[in-house]
Amino acid sequence: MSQTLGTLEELPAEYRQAMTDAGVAPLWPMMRNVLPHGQPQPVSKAHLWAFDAIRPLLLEAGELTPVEKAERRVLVLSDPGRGNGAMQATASIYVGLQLLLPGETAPAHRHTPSAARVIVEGKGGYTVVGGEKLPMDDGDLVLTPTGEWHDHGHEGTEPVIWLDALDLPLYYYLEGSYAIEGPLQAQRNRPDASQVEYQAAGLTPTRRLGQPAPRFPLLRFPWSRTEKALNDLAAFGGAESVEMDYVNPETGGDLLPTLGFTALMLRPGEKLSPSLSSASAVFHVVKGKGTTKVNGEAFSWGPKDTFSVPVFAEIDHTGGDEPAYLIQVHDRPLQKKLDYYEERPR
Ligand code: 1HN
Repeated sequence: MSQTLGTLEELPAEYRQAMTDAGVAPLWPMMRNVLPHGQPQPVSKAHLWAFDAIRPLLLEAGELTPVEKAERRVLVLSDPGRGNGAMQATASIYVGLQLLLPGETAPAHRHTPSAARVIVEGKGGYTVVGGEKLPMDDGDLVLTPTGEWHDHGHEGTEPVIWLDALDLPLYYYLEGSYAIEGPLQAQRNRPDASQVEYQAAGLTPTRRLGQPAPRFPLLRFPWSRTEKALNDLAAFGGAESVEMDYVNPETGGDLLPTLGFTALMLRPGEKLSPSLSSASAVFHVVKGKGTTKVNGEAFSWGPKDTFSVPVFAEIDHTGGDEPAYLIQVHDRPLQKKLDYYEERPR
């Protein structure tokens, strides 16, 4: 059973030096760090990033740094558990707020990590993914899956801001992160697939034998549909929590190889305490106000705020006076692929 393990300091100095010289290290002083008992001991710390505090900094970045000098003009939401400048919010999830000004374009590239965006502010922004032009309205979820060409543009008159979520930390850790640059894409002159092939739940284009569906068939999930789906589930779906997973309409599976997305509505005053989950998550508030306690620490949030939740955190949401709508980005798909995704009752 549980034993106190030997420390490095207990070992003779000459022996420690000899190990260093030989390029080896003893496991036992590190054993509990790399393999704690019972559950993981996350480095990540829950945190709330208030949009009102970041927005002026982002707009200032628009004055200080032209998009040509930034490639992507982003302020990264850094996990305080890893310290300032951390390129991640949790172990596997990167999030950042990106600004594009009217008339600007962000150049085309494709890369190994997958990305998704939730539109936070402004009209007229669009992203082009594999030649498909995806308009970006408030609350829309827009995907740029691994390996897909993407560039951004802005045809409106006010700044556009969106939240990027990527599985970048994982690719970086795997030494698998890189990008290829290219010219701005030619845009197919037709509406995106959310307005053509996948307008209605339960309907997909007929596929002939030997003509499989594209791997990432639907890249834009308009918020207006998500909000209506949540409202109708709240009204007619019973007393359960009002949550809907975004899925690939051809497979019913996760949207991206490592990242999943769930839309959550909190009814006024509703309290929700989900099971403990081995997944880490970032919540983005589309509309409404509320409070979420994470391991007992209270975060009061409002529209456009973003907060992170480490693995196995105790989460207690409380809705405010009006219905609140959040989009949760999580790494459950990754953990399921690795066969260790777990939930535990509270
Ligand atoms: C990226 O490609 C985008 O395409 C945004 O908008 C943020 C952060 C790290 C690496 C690549 C984008 C990114 C990124």
